[in-house]
Amino acid sequence: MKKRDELTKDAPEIAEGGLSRRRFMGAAAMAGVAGAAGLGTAVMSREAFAAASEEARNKFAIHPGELDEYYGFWSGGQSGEVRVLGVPSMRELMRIPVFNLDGATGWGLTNESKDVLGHDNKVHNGDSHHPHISMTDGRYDGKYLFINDKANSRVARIRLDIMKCDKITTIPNVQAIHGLRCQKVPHTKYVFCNAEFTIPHPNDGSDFSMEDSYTMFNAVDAETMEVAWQVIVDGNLDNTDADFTGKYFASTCYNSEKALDLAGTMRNDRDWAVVFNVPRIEQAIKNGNFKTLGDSKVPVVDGRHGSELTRYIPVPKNPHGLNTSPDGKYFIANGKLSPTCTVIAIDKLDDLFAGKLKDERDVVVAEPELGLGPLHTTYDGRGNAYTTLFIDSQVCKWNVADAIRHYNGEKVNYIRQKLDVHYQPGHNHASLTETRDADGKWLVVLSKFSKDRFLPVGPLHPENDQLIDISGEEMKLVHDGPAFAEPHDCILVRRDQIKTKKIWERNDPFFASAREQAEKDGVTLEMDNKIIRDGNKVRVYMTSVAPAYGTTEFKVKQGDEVTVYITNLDMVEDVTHGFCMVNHGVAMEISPQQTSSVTFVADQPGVHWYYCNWFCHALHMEMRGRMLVEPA
Ligand code: CUK
Ligand code: CUA
Ligand code: CA
Repeated sequence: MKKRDELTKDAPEIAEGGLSRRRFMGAAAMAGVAGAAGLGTAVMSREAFAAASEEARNKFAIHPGELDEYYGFWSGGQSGEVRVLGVPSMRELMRIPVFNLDGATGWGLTNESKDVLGHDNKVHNGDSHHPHISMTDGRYDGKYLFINDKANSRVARIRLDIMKCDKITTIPNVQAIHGLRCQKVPHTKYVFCNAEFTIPHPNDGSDFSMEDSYTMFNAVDAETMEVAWQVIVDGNLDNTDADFTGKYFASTCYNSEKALDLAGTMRNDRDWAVVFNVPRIEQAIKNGNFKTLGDSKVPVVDGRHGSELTRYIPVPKNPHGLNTSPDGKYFIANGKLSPTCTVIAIDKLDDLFAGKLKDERDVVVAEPELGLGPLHTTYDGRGNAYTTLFIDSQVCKWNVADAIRHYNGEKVNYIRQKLDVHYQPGHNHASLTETRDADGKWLVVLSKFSKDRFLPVGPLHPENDQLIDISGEEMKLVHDGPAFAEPHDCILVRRDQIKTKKIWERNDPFFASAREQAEKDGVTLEMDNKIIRDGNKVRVYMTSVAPAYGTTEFKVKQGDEVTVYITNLDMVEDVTHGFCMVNHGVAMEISPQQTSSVTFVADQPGVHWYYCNWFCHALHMEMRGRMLVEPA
């Protein structure tokens, strides 16, 4: 394995933009990357930090009682959740359970969460990568946040007014939903998501050859969360992003080879970015030029080579991230096994689709060499791009206009700075970068390895989410933030762009099914403490006001299916109650003015205490009651 110094000693050559021997990476170089950066860089950056002025070092400090300027939404990776951070303090504010089980809020246990997850849902894991917020005219509108689940091919929506997940959709006939983005303009009508792996169709065991396997690009209606249409593609699909006209989406493909083995996926020097023409796809569906697959009613169109719906732009090699510049001019594909990024001019795509260009590569206006392992690029709104270099453990700041001039033969240096990060960065994200409001203040770099940066916690390490000040000429590292498994991506939103409710509204649709059942039972949720028997189903309705439940004792028979509905009548911000039935695996949150419900079987005769498990009052410990279960 090469040492890091050797790998980067030709950096000046790269800075000049000349072709180098490092043109393409092979499997051997990729295999050794985890060990490539060591203590040396850590010490260096600590010295650099110490040398920074007091002012620079304290810029990110948010003192007690002060509020952050940005919300950060972090995906929770394999934890399947979404996390809310304050930026620049990097303080974790909240966790929003989505694909996972959560004992604090009862997500996955309560009926309200099962209305979202599915009452027959048996899947309790997720792999969430890409959180993105709905937009209107290219700006965050603060309404929804969408996130993918690669592990179970799902897309979830979070309502940002209450910061709860309210819809989850499984994408049919595909495997592994990965790249996900919102339509930016005119508004987020669709959420687009890539299915990464190819599968046979039908995938019923009748064909294991994979010869006719394919995968699809998927459009989900942002309001109904129904799948609107799917597009069959050649190769596979990795990451995706939208333009600022509403017309084009582009996705990277690293497996144009359609290989089943690792070496095979690296056979081609170029894979591609596939561009989708959204109006043409919608027209094709309107004209009835689609089919359906299996039991699914979703219209499926064919976007493989030769189709009028797509164009395939060759880019080197196993590209990964795809990021639209905030001026709306470029799609930038990140080379991963090539040290380059490929800059695609969006204003040339009309000509490409009209057949006016000789070659698909004619839309490429620059291909700067940046360093080893470019994965993702973000922007400061001042014409600069920031690309993570996974293998070099660096962020490379470069100027897009200069890279284009260089591509046109001018001798200019487009690289502005390379900053060591710790270590092996995946995504990076600058404040508001995916919107027209990109403000170039903060850059978050999600480093995949933390190694020596934190107190050791055993073989499993946290990640290291680093905060970098990009407001000046120079990038300055100001904060290391450990994060648990494994935020692939995050986004930063100005705090005024999110409007949350302080307490629930009583008519919130989140607990509409509880209200419906109560009405059928002649129960007023806001007043009544009543027990309804319906065969072996027992519905226990109770209110709560700190520090007491409206019902402190109820009797059922062994084997009864019990549903407890609690309406929290407290109006005071932050006075959340809980409900926990001891030894029954039952727990949930009931925030002010919320109704929550949970169903379980009373299978053990005897006395069973229930208690409030969210600290609400000086007499919180006394907030409790008993379920009496008569033996069958
Ligand atoms: S992916 Cu993980 S580092 Cu899922 Cu956006 Cu690139
Ligand atoms: Cu109610 Cu604690
Ligand atoms: Ca490839």
